[in-house]
Amino acid sequence: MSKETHYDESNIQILEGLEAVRRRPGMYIGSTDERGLHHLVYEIVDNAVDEALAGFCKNIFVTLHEDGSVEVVDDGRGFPVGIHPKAGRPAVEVCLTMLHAGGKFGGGGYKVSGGLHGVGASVVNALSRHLQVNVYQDGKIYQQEYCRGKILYDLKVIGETDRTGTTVRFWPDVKTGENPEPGIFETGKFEFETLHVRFREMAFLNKGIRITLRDKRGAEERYEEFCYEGGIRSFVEFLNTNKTCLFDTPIYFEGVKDGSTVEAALQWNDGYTENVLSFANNIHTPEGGTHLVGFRTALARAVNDYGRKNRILKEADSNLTIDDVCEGLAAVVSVKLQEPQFEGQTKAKLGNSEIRPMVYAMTMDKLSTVFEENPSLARAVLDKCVSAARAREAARKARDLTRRKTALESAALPGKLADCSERDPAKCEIFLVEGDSAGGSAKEGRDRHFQAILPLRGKILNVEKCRMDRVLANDEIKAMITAFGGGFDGEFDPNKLRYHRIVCMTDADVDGSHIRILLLTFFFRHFPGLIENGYVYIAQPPLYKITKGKTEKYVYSDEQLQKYLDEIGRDSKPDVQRYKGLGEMSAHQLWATTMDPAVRSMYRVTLKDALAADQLFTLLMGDQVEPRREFIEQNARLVADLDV
Ligand code: TSJ
Repeated sequence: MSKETHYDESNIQILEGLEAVRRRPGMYIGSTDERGLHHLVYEIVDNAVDEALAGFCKNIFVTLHEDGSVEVVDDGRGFPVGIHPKAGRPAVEVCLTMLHAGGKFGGGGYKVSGGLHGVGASVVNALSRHLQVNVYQDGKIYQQEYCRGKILYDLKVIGETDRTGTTVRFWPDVKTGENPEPGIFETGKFEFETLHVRFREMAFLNKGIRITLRDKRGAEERYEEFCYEGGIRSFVEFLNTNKTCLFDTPIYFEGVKDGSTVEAALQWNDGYTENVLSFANNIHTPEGGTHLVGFRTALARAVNDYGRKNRILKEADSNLTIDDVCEGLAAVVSVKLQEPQFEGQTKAKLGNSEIRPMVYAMTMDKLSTVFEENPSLARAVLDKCVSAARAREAARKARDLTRRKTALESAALPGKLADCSERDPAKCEIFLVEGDSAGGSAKEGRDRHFQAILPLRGKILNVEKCRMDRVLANDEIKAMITAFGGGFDGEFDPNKLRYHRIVCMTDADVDGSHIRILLLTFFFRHFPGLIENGYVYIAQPPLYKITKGKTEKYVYSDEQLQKYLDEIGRDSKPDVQRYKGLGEMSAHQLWATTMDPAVRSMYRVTLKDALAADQLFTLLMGDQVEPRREFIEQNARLVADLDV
C-alpha cells in the first residue's frame, strides 16, 4: 500500500471492505467452488445487461481465454469516468473498489438492477488475482488495473477510439498452492456448457439483447450466439421444442404496476409434465415464491371459471386442482422489481408479498379474455385438464393401495430383489439388470455385502407416453420404487434412499441402450432428485476379451481393442472374443469386468442442462417421429452412450 500515494482515510476503508470479501467470500458469492466461480462471470455480465435494459447497449461478448481469464465486452455508453462527487475518484474506480457501489448509484442509475443479488463488480475485483477495465468514451480509451482489488495505477487514457462501451477482463484468484497469497477458488475451470445455459436464459429473459459466448481455450474455438426478439415467448417455444402443442403460439402478457413489471408466456403441450419456470430480476427461482403462486392460482381459477360457465364442468364435479391445470404446461413467469427479497434455503424463492396479487390479477385478466375469444383453444385446454384430473384420481387410489400394503406387510421389498446386507445407504449399490439370465450371473458374482441386484423383465414402460395411473400400475416400476425407498415425484426424500448408487447394467447393444434410455426417462421424470444428487450410474461391460497364452485382457471399445492388439502384436494370433450380452459372461467374469469397484469403470449420469435433457427425452421417447429419426441418424453414437 505504501507506494500508492493517493490513499487517504476513505481509501483505507475501501481496502478494508474488499479485505472482508476476501476473508469471507462465501458471504458474497455463496461458495468458492465451481458455482461461485461462475457467479463472477454472471456478476460482470449483469452490469452490461443493465446497460442493455436501460436501452443503451445491444451486444455483449463474453470470451473465455486460454490463460484462465474471462473478458466481457459491451457496446453501451461506457462506464462514467467523471469524478464521483462523494468519493472524489473516477466513478468507474468507485464501482470496482467500493462494496455495494454498483450501477445503481448516482441518481441517474437504472430502475431495477439484476446482479447476483446485487453484490456488485467490486466483489469480483476483490476475488480476482488481476482485473482490467477499459472504458471507450468521448473518443478516448480509459484503462485501470487492479490486483486482488487493490488499485495498480490511476485511471489513465491509453489511446483513441471511435466506439463506446465497457470491457472488463478478470483473472479469478484460484488456489494454486504456490503463490504467496492463498487464493480463493478451489477451481478456475469455467464450463462452457454452464455459461451457455445461463446466457441463453439471459437472452430469453431480455428480448433483443445479443449475448455471444466464445471459448478460445483448447484447439477448437467454440462459439454461440443468443438473441431472441420474442423474449420469453421464444423461451416457451423452446421449452416445447418437438412437442405437440394444444395451440400454435404461446399466450403472452406483460404489465407494469408500482414500478414492477410482470411478464408471462404459456402454452400447453399434450404431454404430462409441468415445466413452469419463474424468475425475479433475471434470477431463476427454482423454489418459486409469490410470483409463481399468483400465476398458478390464477390459472386454476380461470380454467375452472370457464369450465363452470360453459358447463364443461358439471355441478357434481369437483374443481380442477392447480396440478391438473398445469399438466403439460410450459410457461415462463418473469418479474422485475425494485427491492427483491429472496428467501428459502438457497435464496431461490421470491418473498415479496405485493407481487402475488399483481401476477394473479394480470394472469386472470389475460386468460379469461383469451378463453372467451378462442372457444376452441379453451375447449382443448379444458379437455386436457379434465383428463388430467381423472388420471390423478386413479393414481391417488393406486398410491393409497401401495401405501396400505407397505404398512401391513413387513417385508414389502420386491421378491426378485437380491438385497445386500450393509445398511448404510452411502455404501450400498443396486444393479438394475436386464433379463433373468444376466440377473442370475449378477446375483452370483456380486459382493453381497454391499451390492444388491434387481433383475428387470421385459420392456420397461415408456413413462413419457403415459400418465401417473399407468406408471404406478407397472410391475417393474413398482419394484424399483419399493426397492429404492425414498418415495418418488413430489414425495421424494433422498434421506430415505436405501442405495446411493443406482447402476443401470444393460447389454452393449441396441436393445440394451433402449432399455437404458427408458430407465433414464423414468428417473428423469419421476426421480429427478436421483440424478441431481449424482446417484445414477451406467455400468460399462467390456466389448471384447483378448486371450494370448495365459494372459486375459478385457477392453471396452473398438479403439481400445486396436490399441491393445498393436501393443501385443497380431502375429502370434491372440484370441478375440466379442461379448454380445451380459448373459454370455460367467458370474466371475461379470464381477471382474463390470462390478468390482477396483477395476470397473462406470459413467455417472449428470444433469448440466435440465432443459436440454427434457428436450432429449421428449425427442427420444415422445410422439414426433421425424425429428427423432433425424436426431438418431445424426447422433447414433451419442444415443448409444447417453450422457444426459
Ligand atoms: F461494473 C463493471 F465494471 F463490471 C461493468 C460495467 C462491466 C461491464 C462489462 C459493463 C459495465 C457497464 C456499465 N456497461 N455499461 C455501463 N454503464 C454505466 O455504468 C452507466 C453509463 C452511463 C450512465 C449515465 O447516467 O450517463 C450511467 C451508468 C451507470
